[in-house]
Formats: sequence, structure tokens, C-alpha cells
Amino acid sequence: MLAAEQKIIFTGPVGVGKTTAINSISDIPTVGTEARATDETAMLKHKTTVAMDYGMLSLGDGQKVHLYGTPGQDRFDFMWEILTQKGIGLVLLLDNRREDPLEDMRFYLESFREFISDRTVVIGVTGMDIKNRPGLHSYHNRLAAMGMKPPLFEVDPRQRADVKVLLLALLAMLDPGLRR
Ligand SMILES: Nc1nc2c(ncn2[C@@H]2O[C@H](COP(=O)(O)OP(=O)(O)O)[C@@H](O)[C@H]2O)c(=O)[nH]1
Ligand SMILES: [Mg+2]
Repeated sequence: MLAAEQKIIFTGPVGVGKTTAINSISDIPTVGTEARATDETAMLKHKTTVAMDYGMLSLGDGQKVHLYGTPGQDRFDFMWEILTQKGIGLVLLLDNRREDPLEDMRFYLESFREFISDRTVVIGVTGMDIKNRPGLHSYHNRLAAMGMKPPLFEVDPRQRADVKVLLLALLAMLDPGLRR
């Protein structure tokens, strides 16, 4: 059995659909934290805002799953480590509309390698309704080349059912009772 409260982290590039996904699946009104960067670079350049999402999903058996979305900008990746603490799994969203989503996948899997190595990851490819290349087989091939085989789905984060598929796949891998 999993503990009563769990934390799952959504990550992926800006615009991939993290906020949308958490909004779609959350049982409570979601929270988007607008934080203003206060470091030197931000002061020298223009102000930068960064949004971290929070939502929550109650499962039937009294379990609660807390959902956190990472800020997408690379310059905020120092927050990823804080956000992933005590997390049980990672939902990596990749945007097929972007220039090189396969390279995005490599980047995020590499960035979260330590986390993934002792926990688990599922991948959702968004934007396929707008741009259907590369196909899912290209993702599978790239993953195989990296020696990985995480669950991979085409998803539309606006559809609650699609987000649910991702979370159920993640939870199924985590529940030892369901592990093969
Ligand atoms: N057509 C389409 N639009 C999407 C899809 N996924 C996300 N979007 C849209 O992309 C925009 C950015 O999504 P958002 O959740 O703000 O991305 P975030 O930066 O990762 O939080 C929103 O307008 C979403 O509705 C998808 O699979 N198909
Ligand atoms: Mg967002």
C-alpha cells in the first residue's frame, strides 16, 4: 500500500501543458504561484515571472495525491531539486509542437536522472493534435537508445481522462502489489 499522502511532480518545457494538466485533474482550485526573480540577472534585464503549480487529487480510498508543476524556465532549475523532495514520481510532459521534442526528452531525463533512478517516471506527449511528427515510435526508439522503457502516452492536458491515464500508470508502477 502507498502512504495516504503522496506527491507527484509535473515537469517539461514552457508551454507544454503542465498548468493545464494540473487544472484538469485537480479536485481543488489550483494554485499558481507567481514569484518574481530577484537575482542580479533579473534586475539587470527585465523582470521575470515564474509559475509553480499546485493541485490535489483525492483517490477513492482516502489517498491524496499532491500535484506540483515545476517552473519551466531553465534558469529556475535550482527549484527542481527542492520541488522533487519527497516526491514519489515524475510526470514528464513533452511538446510535439516544439523544435526538437526528442532532445527535450533527453534533457529532462538527464536533469532528473537521480530522482528517476530510485523513483519512477511516465511520459506524456502533448500537442500531437497540432503536429503529429515525430511519432511515438521515435520517442520509443530514443528511449531504448537511452536504455529506458517508461510508460509513454499521447496526451491532451485539457482532457482530464488523458491526465488520469498518466497518473494511473505512475501509481500502478509504484504500488508493489501491481508490480510485475
Ligand atoms: N492544441 C493543444 N493545445 C495544448 C495541448 N497541451 C497544452 N495546450 C495549450 O498550450 C498552452 C500552454 O499550456 P500551459 O498549461 O500553460 O503550459 P505550461 O507552461 O507547461 O504550464 C495552453 O493554451 C494549453 O491549452 C495539446 O495537447 N493540444
Ligand atoms: Mg504553467
